[in-house]
Amino acid sequence: MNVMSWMLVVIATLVLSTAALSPVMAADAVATTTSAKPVAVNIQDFVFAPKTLTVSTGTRVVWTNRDEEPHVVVSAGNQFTPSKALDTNDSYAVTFDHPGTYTYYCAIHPMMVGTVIVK
Ligand SMILES: [Cu+2]
Repeated sequence: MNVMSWMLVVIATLVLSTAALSPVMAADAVATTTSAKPVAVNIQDFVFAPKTLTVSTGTRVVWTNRDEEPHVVVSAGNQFTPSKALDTNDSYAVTFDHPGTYTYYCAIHPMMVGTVIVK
């Protein structure tokens, strides 16, 4: 084995053992890949879109008002804290930690309804 080959073996061994001995880095990588991404609901033209949304438990749902009119996200069964009045491009987020069906409406325009189904 010449010197160059020997050096490559040493470097490769160091790289491999460093990776194997880094449980913190490994845990970070797992957390990043398994953490649920927020799911968006747009409020546009006086409609929640999508009107019915199905997510897995623990998902964060983010409503964003794309209208020029204010809207308020209110749980029909008082299952989560209502938003404040959302102006244009304001957002409101709720993390759904329990399975169930969450119906909500706009307090200013009660005909605007939506549902989040958490499985
Ligand atoms: Cu509204």
